[in-house]
Amino acid sequence: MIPMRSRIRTRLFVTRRSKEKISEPREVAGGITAVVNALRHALFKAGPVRGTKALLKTNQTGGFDCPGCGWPEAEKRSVAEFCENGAKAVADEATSSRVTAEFFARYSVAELRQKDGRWLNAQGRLCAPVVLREGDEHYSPIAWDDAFDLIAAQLRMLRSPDEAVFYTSGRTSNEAAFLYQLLARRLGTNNLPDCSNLCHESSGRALTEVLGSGKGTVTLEDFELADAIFIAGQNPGSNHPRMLATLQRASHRGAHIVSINPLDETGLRRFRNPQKISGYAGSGTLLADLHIPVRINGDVALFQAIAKALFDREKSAPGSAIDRDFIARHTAGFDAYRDYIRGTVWGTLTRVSGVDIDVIRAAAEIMAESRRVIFCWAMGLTQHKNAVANIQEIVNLLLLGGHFGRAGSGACPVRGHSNVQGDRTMGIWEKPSNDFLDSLQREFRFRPPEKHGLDTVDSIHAMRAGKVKVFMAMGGNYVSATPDTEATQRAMTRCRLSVQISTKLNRSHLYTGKTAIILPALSRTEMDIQNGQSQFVSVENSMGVVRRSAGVLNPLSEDLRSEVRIVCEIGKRMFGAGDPVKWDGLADNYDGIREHISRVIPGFEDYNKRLEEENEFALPHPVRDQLRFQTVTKKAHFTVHGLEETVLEDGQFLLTSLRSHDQFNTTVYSDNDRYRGIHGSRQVVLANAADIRELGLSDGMHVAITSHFRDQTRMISGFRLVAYDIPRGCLAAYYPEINPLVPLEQVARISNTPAYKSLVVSLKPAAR
Ligand SMILES: Nc1nc2c(c(=O)[nH]1)N[C@H]1C(S)=C(S)[C@@H](COP(=O)(O)OP(=O)(O)OC[C@H]3O[C@@H](n4cnc5c(=O)[nH]c(N)nc54)[C@H](O)[C@@H]3O)O[C@H]1N2
Ligand SMILES: Nc1nc2c(c(=O)[nH]1)N[C@H]1C(S)=C(S)[C@@H](COP(=O)(O)OP(=O)(O)OC[C@H]3O[C@@H](n4cnc5c(=O)[nH]c(N)nc54)[C@H](O)[C@@H]3O)O[C@H]1N2
Ligand SMILES: [Mo]
Repeated sequence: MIPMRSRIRTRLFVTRRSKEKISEPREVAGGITAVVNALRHALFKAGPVRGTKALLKTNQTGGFDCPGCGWPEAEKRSVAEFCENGAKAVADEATSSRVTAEFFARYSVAELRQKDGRWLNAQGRLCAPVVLREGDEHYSPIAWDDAFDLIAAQLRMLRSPDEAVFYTSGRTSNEAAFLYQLLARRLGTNNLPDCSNLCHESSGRALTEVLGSGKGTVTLEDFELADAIFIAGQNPGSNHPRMLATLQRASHRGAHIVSINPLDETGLRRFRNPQKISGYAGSGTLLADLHIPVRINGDVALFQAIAKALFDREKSAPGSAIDRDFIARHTAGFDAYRDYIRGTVWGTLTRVSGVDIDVIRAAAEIMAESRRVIFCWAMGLTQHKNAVANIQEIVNLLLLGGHFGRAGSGACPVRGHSNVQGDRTMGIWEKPSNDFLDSLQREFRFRPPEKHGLDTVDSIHAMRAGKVKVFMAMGGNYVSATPDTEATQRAMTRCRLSVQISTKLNRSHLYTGKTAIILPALSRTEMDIQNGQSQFVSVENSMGVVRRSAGVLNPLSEDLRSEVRIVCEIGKRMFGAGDPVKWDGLADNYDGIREHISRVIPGFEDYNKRLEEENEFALPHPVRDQLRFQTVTKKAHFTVHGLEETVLEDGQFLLTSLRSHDQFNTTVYSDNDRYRGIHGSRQVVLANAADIRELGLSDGMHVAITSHFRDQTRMISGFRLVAYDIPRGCLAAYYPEINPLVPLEQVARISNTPAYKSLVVSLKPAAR
C-alpha cells in the first residue's frame, strides 16, 4: 500500500504589514490565474501589439524558441505553446522601455548600485553601447567601432591569452556560441566558463563517467509511455511549467508520479492546464501520487535506501525487482554495488534521508512494479558537495531495472536556460575533448589550445589573484549568479577591462573592470537582418532536439547588434581579413556558420538543409538509440558512494536556495511567489514551525542568517521567518538574495559546481 499524500500543513503566518502577505501554499498549479498572469505581463510590459505578436510566435514553426526554460515543445503544437513563465520571459525581453545613453547620464554607477536587481531590470532594454572609463562615475556613449577597437586593443595587450576569460549564459544561439568559442580558441585560450558550470555540470560529469554520454537519454515521447516518473530536486510548476501538461497526460494514463523534494511544491500536487478550456475550473489533475519529503542533501541516502528495498524484494521474490539479464549484458560493477548496499544499515539511511521506511518501500514498490521508469532532476540534486554522487545513484537505480535503451525509460536532467545544452554542444566548454579540437583544426587550419581553461568558480579565484585582465560575458549576470557576491564583485574590479554583451541591465554592469563596456544585443524575439537578408538562428532543447528560431518583432533600437555580429567584429579586428575564419562573411549570412558547424560537430551533417526542410531534428544519442555506452569498458557502470552526513552543531541548519514563481534566475519580475503563498517580499526564510519554537523565535520575526564554512562566516540580515512545511533542520530562501552566504570554496567534487543548496547556517533575531 502506498501511503496517501500528507495534507497536514503548518499554520502559517499572516503579517499585518500592507505589502507583505503570507498565506497557505496553493493546492493547484496553472488554471485561469496562469493565463491572466501571462497576458498581464505581456500586455503591460510590451504593449498590446508587441506583446500579442510575440506570444503568438513563441515556440511556433517560423517563430522563435521561447527564451524561458529548456523543456521541449510537443511535435503537435497548440496555438499558445507557451506557459505563464515563458510569457513573462518573452514580455520582459519584448518590453518597450529603453535604457539609453541619457539614462546613464542621469544615474551614476554609485547611484545604480543603491537600486535592487528588480529595479535595474525594470528600466527596460539596453539600447546604446556605453563605456565606463577608469575614474569615470557615469557610463557614457561610445560608437560601436570604437568599442570594438578598444576591446581588440586590450586583447592584443595581454601577455598570455589565458589572461582573458569568456563567460557564456545559456540563451546564446548555437551560431553565436560556435563563433564565440572559436574567437576564444583562435586567441589561444580555453577559458570558456559558462552558466552550465553553475547548473547541470554535475549531471554532465556524472553521466559521462557512467554512461559515456553527458546528455539525458529520454525524449518527450518517452513520457507518453512511462509507467512511473520520478522527479527529484525540481520545481517544474515554476521553472518548467510546460512539463506539467506532459505530467498531466501521464497521470491521466495512470502513470505514477513521485516527487522527491524537501518541499511539497504546488506544481507537483495538482494541475489545471491553462491551455485547455477544461483547465479553467475544477479541482485539477492529481500529479504526484507520492511525495517524499527528503531532508536537504539526504538524496544519496534515500536512493541507497530505495535500492536496499529493491534488493530485499528481489530476495523474497526473485525476478520481481531487478533486471538481471540487462545487468549481465550491459553493466559493470554490479557486485560491488550490491555488496555495498547490503552492508548499509536501515537506521542510518532513514536518519540521513529523513524519510520513513514505509515511504521508502512505497517508492521501491513503484519502481519494481513499473516496466518503464523515467527519472527527472534539476538543481535540487546538482548543487551539493556530493552532487555527482546524487546523479550516479539515480543511474544505479535505473540500471537495476534495466531502464536504458527501452522506450518510456531513462535519465532526464531537465536543463535550465533554453540553449544551455546547445552552447555546450557548440564547444562552450573549458575542457574540450581532443576530438573536438582536432575537428576545429581541420576546418580552420589553426591549432587550438589544449590546456584546459578556467570554469566559472576558478575564474573568480583567478580574478582575485589578479590573473584575469579581460573579462567578457555573452549574456548572464556573473556577479549575482555566482557564489560569495561581495568577494566576486571585488574580484571583478581587478580586471583591466570587462565587456558585457547584454539585453537588460543588471548588477554585473555595476561591478566591473577598470574600464567597462556594455554592448546591447538583439534579443531572440527580434528580427535579425544582416546585409539586407533576414537571418535565423538555432537552439537545442533539453532532449537534444535542434530547431530554428527567428524573431518577429522590430528591434527596439537601431543601435542593437546581433551576438553573431558582435563576435565577428571583434574577430575581424583581432585577426584581420587574411584569417582562415572569414569573420565578415559569417556575420553577413549565418548559413556559412552552420556549414562550418556541420563539418565540425558530429550529428549536424546537412545542418542548413535539415533546418530548412524539417524545421527541427533530433541529435543522435548512443545510449538512447543503440544502447551503446562509450565508456572505457563499453558498459554502463554501477558506482559506490559512501554516505556523507553533514554534522550540524546545536542551532545549525542546512539552507537550500530556491527560485520563486516570479523570477528568471537573477531577473526578478515581482516580490510574489504565488504557489508558495508568499507575497510582497523575497527577504524570507522558510523554516519548520517546531524549529522556530525550539530556537525561541516566532513566526514572522526578522532574523540574520550566518553561514559557516571552515573558519569562515558570512552574514546577511533582514530576513523574515516563515513557518512552512519543510523537514526539521532544513531552511529555504531565495536565490540570488542568499548568494553572499555561499563560500567560493564550497563546491561539488568533480564538477566544481557551487554547493548553493546545502549551506550550514545559524539564525539569530535581528532588526529588519
Ligand atoms: N520561470 C523560470 N524558469 C526557469 C528558471 C527561472 O529562474 N524561472 N531558471 C532556469 C534555470 S537556469 C534552471 S537551472 C532551472 C531550475 O529549475 P529548478 O531546479 O526546478 O529550480 P530551483 O528553484 O533551484 O529548484 C530546486 C528544487 O529543488 C528542491 N530542493 C532543494 N534542495 C534539495 C535537496 O537537497 N534535495 C532535493 N531532492 N530537492 C531539493 C527545491 O525545494 C526546489 O523545488 O529552471 C529554468 N527555468
Ligand atoms: N544560490 C543560487 N545561485 C545560483 C543558482 C541557484 O539555484 N541558487 N542557480 C545557478 C544557475 S542554475 C544558473 S543557470 C545561473 C544563472 O546565471 P546567468 O545565466 O549568468 O544569469 P541570468 O540571470 O540568467 O542572466 C540574466 C541576464 O542575461 C542577459 N540576457 C538575457 N537574454 C539575453 C540574450 O538573449 N542575449 C544576451 N547577450 N544577453 C541576454 C540579460 O542582461 C540579463 O540581465 O545562476 C546560478 N546561481
Ligand atoms: Mo541553470
